[in-house]
Amino acid sequence: MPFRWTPELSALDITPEEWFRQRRRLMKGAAMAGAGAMLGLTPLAAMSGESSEDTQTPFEKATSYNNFYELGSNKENPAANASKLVISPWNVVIDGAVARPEKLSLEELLKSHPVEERVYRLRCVEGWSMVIPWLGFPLAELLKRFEPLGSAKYVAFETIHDPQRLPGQARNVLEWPYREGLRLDEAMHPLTLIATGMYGRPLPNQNGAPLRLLVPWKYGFKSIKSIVRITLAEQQPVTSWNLLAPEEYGFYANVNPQVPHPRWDQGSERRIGEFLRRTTLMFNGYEKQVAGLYTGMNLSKYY
Ligand SMILES: Nc1nc2c(c(=O)[nH]1)N[C@H]1C(S)=C(S)[C@@H](COP(=O)(O)O)O[C@H]1N2
Ligand SMILES: [Mo]
Repeated sequence: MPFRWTPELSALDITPEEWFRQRRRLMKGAAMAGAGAMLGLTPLAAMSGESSEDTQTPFEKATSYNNFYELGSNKENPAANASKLVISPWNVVIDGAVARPEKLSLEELLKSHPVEERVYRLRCVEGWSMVIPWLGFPLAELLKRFEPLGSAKYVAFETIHDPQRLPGQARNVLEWPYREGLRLDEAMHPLTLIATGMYGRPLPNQNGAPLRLLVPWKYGFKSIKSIVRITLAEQQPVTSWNLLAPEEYGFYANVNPQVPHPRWDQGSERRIGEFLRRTTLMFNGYEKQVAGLYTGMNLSKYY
């Protein structure tokens, strides 16, 4: 894969040695997955749903067609404005209903959480999708460190708020900062990832550097970018898109071809880089892994 090291892409202020170490852990992880298969354990690939049949979206496309409203409202804006997002220094606050609230530097976070590669489909509610090899670690591993209290039922996430620098935040397209949330069991699910890279590299700014959420069975807007705060909560958190248009963007936002959207077709989707539309799969193809989270729930009501 051709890769140009542009200023936007190299903005993540970690040393090459740190990335080298991350990559080495990744290779070890891959080797262990092979050993696990021999022992009859679930191979890592099983975590990726049917993605083995999927062709990966070319890097150039995945980094030039983005939704990142802080960097502009059109698909081309985030790549063009990428350098306006300053990601060094970067800290993440973990607070709320946890025994050990903390402000964590990005360096510390990267050192203590080795990444693995996960190929995930991500489907936007607008009707397009991509297949991307992410580098990340399960959100559950991060949350456990801070010891969520028994009263914690939800997790709330916030993106950086920096209207001086981020051109999109000068306009009230959304109520800033961008906010998202999950139920605690969704957050702890092994598919739910904190991504710090893609295609074997640090995350480009337009894709949510230096760290973002990935919840591959939900519409793309749940996968909040450039996170600065994670708060364990007792009540269902307020989320940006739900605030703006609750009839269009539910709190759950599970990919569901059976539940129509007022403006966009949810029965099919266009894979970026492809011509023909594909059928959209229940839970974006991750039904086997996640359907159990919603047993007995009316998914038309809790959309
Ligand atoms: N902070 C923030 N996160 C965000 C968004 C955004 O505008 N701001 N857009 C969301 C939407 S609608 C989608 S589809 C995905 C797109 O991710 P990608 O650009 O990496 O494909 O990011 C999500 N995360
Ligand atoms: Mo989206």
